[in-house]
Amino acid sequence: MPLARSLSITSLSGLEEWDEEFDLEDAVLFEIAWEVANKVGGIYTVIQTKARLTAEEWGENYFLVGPYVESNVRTQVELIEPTNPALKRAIDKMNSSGCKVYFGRWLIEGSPYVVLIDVAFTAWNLDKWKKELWDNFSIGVPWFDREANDAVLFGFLTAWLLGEYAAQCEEPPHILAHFHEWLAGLGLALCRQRQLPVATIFTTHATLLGRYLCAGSVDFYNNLADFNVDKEAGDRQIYHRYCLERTAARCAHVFTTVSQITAVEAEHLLKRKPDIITPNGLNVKKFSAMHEFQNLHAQSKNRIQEFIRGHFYGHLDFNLDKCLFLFIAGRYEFSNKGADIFLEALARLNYLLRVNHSDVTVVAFFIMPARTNNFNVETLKGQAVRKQLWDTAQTVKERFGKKLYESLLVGQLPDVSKMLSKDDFTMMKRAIFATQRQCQPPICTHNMLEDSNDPILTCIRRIGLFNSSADRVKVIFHPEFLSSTSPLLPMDYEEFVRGCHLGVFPSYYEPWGYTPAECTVMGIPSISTNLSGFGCFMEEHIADPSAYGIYILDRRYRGVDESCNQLTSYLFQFCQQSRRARIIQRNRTERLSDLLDWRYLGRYYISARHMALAKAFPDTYFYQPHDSDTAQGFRYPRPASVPPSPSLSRHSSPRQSEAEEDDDRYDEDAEAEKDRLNIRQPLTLPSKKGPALPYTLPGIYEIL
Ligand code: G6P
Ligand code: 1S3
Repeated sequence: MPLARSLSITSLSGLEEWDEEFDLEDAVLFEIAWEVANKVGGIYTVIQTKARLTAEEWGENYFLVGPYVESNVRTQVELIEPTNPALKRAIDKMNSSGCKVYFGRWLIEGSPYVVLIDVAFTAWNLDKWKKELWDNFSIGVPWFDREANDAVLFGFLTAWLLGEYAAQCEEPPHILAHFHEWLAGLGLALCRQRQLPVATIFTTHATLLGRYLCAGSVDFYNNLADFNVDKEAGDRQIYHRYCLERTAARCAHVFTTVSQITAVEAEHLLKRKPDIITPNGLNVKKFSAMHEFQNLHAQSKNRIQEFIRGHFYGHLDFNLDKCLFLFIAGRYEFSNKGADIFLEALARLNYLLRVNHSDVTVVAFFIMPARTNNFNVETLKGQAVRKQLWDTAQTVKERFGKKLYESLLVGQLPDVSKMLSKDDFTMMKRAIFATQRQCQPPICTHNMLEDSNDPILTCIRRIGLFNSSADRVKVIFHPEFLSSTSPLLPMDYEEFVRGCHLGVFPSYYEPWGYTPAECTVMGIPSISTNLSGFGCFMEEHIADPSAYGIYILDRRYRGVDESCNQLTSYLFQFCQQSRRARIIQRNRTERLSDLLDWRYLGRYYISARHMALAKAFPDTYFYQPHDSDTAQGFRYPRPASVPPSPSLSRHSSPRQSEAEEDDDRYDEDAEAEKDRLNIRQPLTLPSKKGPALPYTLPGIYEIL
């Protein structure tokens, strides 16, 4: 029986309401990605955080399709019998034909159904399918590219699943299949080639060629229109992958990407303009009171401070209360993610803090996974020494407390000079002796497999940030994702972010950029760039982003050295803020989280789905563009306590005097926030990438 489903996305703190009247009839949605229940990168976050909203809309007719990875299934998926009879028959049929297809519930918010396909089990088909790929699409996949081989297997298996499902339906079905990224793209092309009754969407989260070109020394954004794409892909030995990606983009009923900047990139590199932009959201959990997330910051910061006490044992000559924690995190792409300019800016910041005799110390964490041989001894020793000092202090405290108690019991004030015994002093001296250290506190927490070639370590050697006492900027490189079970820094990523003061993501290539978005919803200020999807989105929707703790670095119109100076200037000004100003700024940052909530951003996915259904099944569905798909936009106004133009162009994070006003104006701000202005900026192409970093300090006096 046809189900009539529609969705109402309601108002979020003044963001516009959106009631969707589209009747989905009996449509069934399959969302297909290599990262379903399989964390590799950002696409996992997209799918996992969006699942609840999509499941609310599609109910029993929503199925995620991904690869079967046993270790993931054991921890994340409850295997069950397929709930949909046609899908059950399709899965049974595939399993009786030599496949291994599983059905279950993914144990995340929304508990969506998942169909997981064991691609390795069907590897015996690889040569046959590669031949078919060549015969029908003229795409040849070399034997040595394991990822591309997986893409072929996954593509043929998903197309098989969708075709089999269509064949098992009693009535002609309305299938909608949403494919993410090139690894899943072949399934889409096969659906079209086999003329299955499937409406298709392809979302690219980054183009293959864009990522490769940017990682080299190419002036990417100025030459977008001129690249000989086939040659560039061939030179980089990714021609077959590129063909898979381009075929999917070209074949889809609806093509989408995550940001305006990647839309321009896709238009030039994949030769198709996206039909709609589908920005990435998050599953935002709001606290009922502001102080709750501020308390979480304080708790997590204490835990980072504990780690710092151990890491810098013997060299703890700085005031932890005046220590700011900065971090960069993500896929280890040294220049694409901006680790290069972050390091250079840290060197410049170190200089500025020193010449200004600042009492602030900055600890910059680099959380980027690289190949390692586990933690290094010196780092583990640091935490052991800290623990020993703590235990010693506890033992002495207990003995002291006992003597004090006994003295008070007999009605006497204690003789303070006798409260500590000789043994106590010996124990304390030994503990202090253990903190002696011949070397500087380590930069890297792990033994790197490619220590001498590692880009971060090589750069640190060049700029000389070695965690010496004189340095006001210390660096810690943790080349592994964080985990609450780590013996070193037992915190998960979310806890760690909450405890930091500023996330720094000066990316050159970043289609969206979840890291600054995650900071925002946790109320932690961040630096992103006008070459990242997130940065452009925030610039478009907030009148004065830096007043909200969203610093957007100009990497589009400035050369590298200039951008680096701007970054240094942001960092230096951040270091000059008072604690009170930081607290107020965090409150403001957190207020932006509605903007990044799937409850608001999910509408673009909904539009894409409706568009695809209407294109594939014009007799059943009709798509009318919604206002929010077109030129209408909104803008968060500048917070009331920040002076209006002409100071718009200056750095406008709250200073002490403003900060004091700010608390009183909180309600005023919240009201003003509700005024939405309909302004949308056209996308212009960025300027030259600029020359390589000189690693000197030109222009530093401009900042001073
Ligand atoms: C939160 C806590 C405060 C704490 C502050 C530290 O706001 O609620 O009690 O003083 O964090 O802020 P800071 O920016 O210095 O880490
Ligand atoms: C991509 O992952 P990445 O970090 O390799 O997809 C993410 C999700 O859409 C996106 O946020 C990111 O910018 C892309 O680069």
